[in-house]
Parts: sequence; structure tokens; C-alpha cells
Amino acid sequence: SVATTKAGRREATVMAALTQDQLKEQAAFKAVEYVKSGMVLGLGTGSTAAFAVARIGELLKKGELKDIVGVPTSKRTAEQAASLNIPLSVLDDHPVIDLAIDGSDEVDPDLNLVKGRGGALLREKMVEKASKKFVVIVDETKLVDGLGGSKLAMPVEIVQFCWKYNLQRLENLPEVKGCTAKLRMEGDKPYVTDNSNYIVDLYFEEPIKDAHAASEAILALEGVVDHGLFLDMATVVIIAGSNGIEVRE
Ligand code: ABF
Repeated sequence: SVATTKAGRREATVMAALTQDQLKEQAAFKAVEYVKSGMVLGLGTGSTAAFAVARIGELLKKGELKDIVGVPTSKRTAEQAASLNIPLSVLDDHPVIDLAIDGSDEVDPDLNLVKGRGGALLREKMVEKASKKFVVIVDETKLVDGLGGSKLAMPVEIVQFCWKYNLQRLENLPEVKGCTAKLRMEGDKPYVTDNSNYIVDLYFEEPIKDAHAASEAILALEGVVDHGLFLDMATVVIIAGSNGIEVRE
């Protein structure tokens, strides 16, 4: 009957919504298996990383993990970790991180990443570059054939000074030819990062041809602080999908 069909559809929708979050949680739990007592941990930002931070807090509380120091990649993550009584530090005091766990916006077949749609790219890159091991956790929707291929933003953090000038220079770089650059907004004001900078989001019609060349060209512009291309950084990527968990190294 029609009623049965409607109910059936509704149930299917609810199941799908639950599954997306469950996949993120599964990937996060798998990543936390890499955590050992005594480690200095890079704590990522975003909804997937939040599941990992919650799990670390839970294991500390149960006494199954001991002597953990967390180095958060954003003010948001610092607040979450503090609420879970995870001892916190900064790179100034812990310049070498044993293991970092973080989500990603895109993962390509070579395990290169686009990150930073959540706005925390600079601190994420600083902490994750300082990590001996960097475990990336995603659900399967984040997989792309080439970076920029999701048609969603590739962020570039820039200083506020003369931002329009730098937005135009970014859009005109031959290495990212054809992209559209937009200043990230929050309501009617520019979005401001934890480091008091702005973000320019680059949108691509086609995946970026040479991500390494793009990375160097963007970083060479004065006033660019960093960008969301995380190349040759991931040591492990954990992908949760409808067919289970895949670990790529
Ligand atoms: C961080 O959170 C970011 O680098 C990335 O932008 C985002 C991914 O968020 P989510 O896990 O919520 O999809 O990892």
C-alpha cells in the first residue's frame, strides 16, 4: 500500500543518515587503535576527528590509556579535549608529535589530501607536519580521482592586508588556471581563522593538473600563509564505507 511505501522510504532515509555518522565513527575508532599510552597526539578538527577525540577521552577515563598529551589543531578541538580532561599542550613545548589523527575533505589515489574546509588548515598542517605518523580518517564520500575534483572549496589562508589583491593573484596563477576564487564569508562578514587571517576558497571545474606545482606557486605569493593541499603527508588513510573499513598505507 501507499502507506507502507511511505513508511519504508522514511526508514531508508533515517538509516542512510545514521550510516554516514556511523562510518565516520568507525574510521575514528579504528584510528584510535594506533594510540598507545605515553604518546603525544595531534588532535584533528572536524566532525570525523571529533569522534576520535571523544574516543581518546573515553579510553583515558576508563584507564585503558595513560599519560597522553594532546596537541589540538584548533580552538574548537582544544575546547572539546579540555571538556574530556585530555591533558593539552602546544608545539612550543612538544615539537615532536608521535601520532596525529585528523579528517580530510578529499583523498586522492596517492593519499594526497585537500583539507581545511573547516577553516583550521594552518594549525592542522603545522601539527601534522610535526608528526611521526599521520592517520587520516574519512568516509568513502571523500575519495576523488584528482585533488579539486569534488567541486568543493580548496582553501587558501591569507593575511587580511589587501586581500582583494591576493585573491586576484591566486585566481590568475597559471598553476591553478581556470579556478574561481571567493573570499570565505560568515554571514555578512569575512570568515576569520583562529590565526586572525582570511580564507580564499578556490573552486575548480577540473581536478588540479599538478598539485605539487600548484602548492609551490600558491605558497610563493607574499601574504599567503598556507593552503589546503596536504601533499606527501598522510602515512595511513582509513576509509569507512558501506563494504567495511579499508586501510591504505
Ligand atoms: C578537518 O575537518 C579539515 O581539514 C577538513 O576540512 C574537515 C573535515 O571535516 P569532517 O570530518 O567534518 O568532514 O579535518
